[in-house]
Amino acid sequence: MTEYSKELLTYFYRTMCRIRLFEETVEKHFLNGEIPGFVHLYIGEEAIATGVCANLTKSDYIESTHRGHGHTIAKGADVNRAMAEIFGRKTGFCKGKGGSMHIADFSVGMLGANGVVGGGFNLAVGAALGIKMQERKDVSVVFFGDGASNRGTFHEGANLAAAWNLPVIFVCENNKWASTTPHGSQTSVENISDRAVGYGMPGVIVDGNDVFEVYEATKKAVERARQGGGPTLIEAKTYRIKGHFVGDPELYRTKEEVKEQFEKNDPIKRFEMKVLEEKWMTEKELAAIKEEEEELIKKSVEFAKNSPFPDASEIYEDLYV
Ligand SMILES: Cc1ncc(C[n+]2csc(CCOP(=O)(O)OP(=O)(O)O)c2C)c(N)n1
Ligand SMILES: [Mg+2]
Repeated sequence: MTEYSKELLTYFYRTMCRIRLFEETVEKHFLNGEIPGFVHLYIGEEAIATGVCANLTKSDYIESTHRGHGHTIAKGADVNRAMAEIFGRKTGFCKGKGGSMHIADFSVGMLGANGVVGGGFNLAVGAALGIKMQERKDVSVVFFGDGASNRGTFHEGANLAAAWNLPVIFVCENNKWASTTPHGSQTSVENISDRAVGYGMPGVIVDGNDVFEVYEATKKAVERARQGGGPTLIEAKTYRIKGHFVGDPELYRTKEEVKEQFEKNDPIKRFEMKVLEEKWMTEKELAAIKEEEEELIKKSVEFAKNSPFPDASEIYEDLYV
């Protein structure tokens, strides 16, 4: 049995709770009409970003998706600025002009969420090429959905990363849905990890709702990439608990299916059960962490709401022309 340090266990629990509470809070304020645009929630998938990012340092890169709040938080981005960005406020990472789908924090190596499905692959591969040319030991991780794995950009990126032996970790979050479309009706293979063979890189499957499994698989892939071994494809099997976006009427699946998945597979509950059973942590320790995170998220909303909106005169600033 692998032993985990208290520090790592605390990071796992703290990060998963932080993401869950952040997302529940965003949902509430979005439904109140306080958040502009669109939001896609990461609830139920917290173990993936958490287990992956536990292996990364600030100078490693991540590329995210339209469902990017969890990745941003796990990479260590400031929660106040993340919340402010989603609320469209000037104190956000992109001065409130990017919002949920363009959240980014270069200071921690979070290169950006992306409204274009499959838009992250070649940015991550490019970042990895930069790492290699600069002879650094860092890695570049790209998170993407099962739906995105059907885009040409995935295949182009996977091929180039392998051909050039770049330090890229492809992390597929297979949550069984791409918007309203179930996995089987749009994807040619049951396991997306099988696609790795076609590009000459290892492909592994992990239980995406088990933070320990995600952590261990990523650890191997990251070590390999840092030592010049090239890319790996990790497929994390999970389930999208919330609608595709907040407000989705979800006419394409039953409430029972979702309930069953959440009851049996909530990554946070599974973590709690495991650490209590193994006597790695106590109920008291878990409760204290959760309380601290509740306070942090509450403060982030106050920070966001007390921040000004960007001025209309700034609309053409920060654009590439
Ligand atoms: C290029 C492109 N095509 C279509 C869309 C519309 N769209 C947004 S999210 C999504 C589904 C993505 O599914 P998946 O990659 O599995 O990610 P998930 O939402 O399940 O996390 C689609 C089709 C888009 N944003 N960009
Ligand atoms: Mg999906």
